Amino acid sequence: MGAERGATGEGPHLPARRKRVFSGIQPSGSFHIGNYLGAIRNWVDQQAAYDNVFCIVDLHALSLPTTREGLSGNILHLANVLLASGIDPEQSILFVQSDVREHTELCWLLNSVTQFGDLRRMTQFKDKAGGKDEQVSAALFVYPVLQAADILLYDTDLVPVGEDQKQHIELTRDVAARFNARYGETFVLPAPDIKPQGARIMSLDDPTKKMSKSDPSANATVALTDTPDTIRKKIRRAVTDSGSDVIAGPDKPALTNLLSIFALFADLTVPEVETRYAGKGYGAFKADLAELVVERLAPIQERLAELEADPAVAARLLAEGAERARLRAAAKMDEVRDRVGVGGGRS
Ligand code: ATP
Ligand code: LTN
Repeated sequence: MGAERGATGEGPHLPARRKRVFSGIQPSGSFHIGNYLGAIRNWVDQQAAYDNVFCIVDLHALSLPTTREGLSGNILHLANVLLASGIDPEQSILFVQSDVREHTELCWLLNSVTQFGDLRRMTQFKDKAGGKDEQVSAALFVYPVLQAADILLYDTDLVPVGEDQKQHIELTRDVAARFNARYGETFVLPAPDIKPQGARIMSLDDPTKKMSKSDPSANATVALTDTPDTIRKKIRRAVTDSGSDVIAGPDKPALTNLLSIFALFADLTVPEVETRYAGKGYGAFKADLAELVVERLAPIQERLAELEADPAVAARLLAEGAERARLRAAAKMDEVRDRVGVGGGRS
């Protein structure tokens, strides 16, 4: 039994408590329209309705090899990408994971209630280890436990993510339930918030694979920072299916992907886009899709350029965000240590 809470607050006469949202994103590689449509855009759209915490998970990025310079540059760049995309520090706490030490402390305590066999089943680990289990870092293996700590520290109700993270949120619930069963009701069991559209944008090169930052092929993704000409070129070259009709379907994975990107950026449904392109062929559809993506990314790119010109802005906002996150995390960890019987209080 988890300490799940309704949206309606604690009692009939109290104002409704806003649901708590937590999500994280790794400061690795360049952010693509899959990250945007599957995660970031939803965070921004729902921001006013929830009590939000968004975290740049730099410690998770250490699960694969990084360099000092690369990591710190990526952290600031990601903060600017999130701010440029519309994350508003007035409405959301935005901070860097390693600035709040409680994440790693809770991770260790949760390791003690996590089963090895459960971690071995995680598909993200299997994908990233690529069969080289003997050589990858132990951090890659316990990655989902740190993710559970991120989420559970903030009494999170909802975790807006792409489809690939569903298994990690389920593991988080299992870990929380096991902790609660052993030590008493401590953690809220979070629910994934995965949208029916956009949760799994596929590679432009190979529509059977998800669009991924770590894809070695530059043509697989459209980065949020790609120039208009690069975007046009990548979409022109995107693989299509046999035939010539612009329709989605199980036998048309490439068109299904391009249509869903179009629908999401145009705020239309896929059938509405299909109707618009009936009888028009792939060429016209792709040309319009490229212009649409260019147009939708332009305001983000403009704000990003302004923010990158003054790195002190993001640095200050992240410091403020860390302070706010630390207050919440410290209070939760006091409760957790007390439950477990570590960290003082031996009277
Ligand atoms: P990598 O593929 O190299 O692991 P990533 O592109 O998945 O990296 P993350 O930082 O792991 O990037 O993910 C950030 C958020 O973007 C997560 O919520 C994830 O679910 C979402 N996301 C990632 N790729 C996609 C995609 N192709 N479609 C929709 N959402 C995605
Ligand atoms: N594992 C996630 C990133 C992540 C996260 C989180 C997402 C780390 N901690 C907490 C949601 C909530 C990924 O690879 N996309």
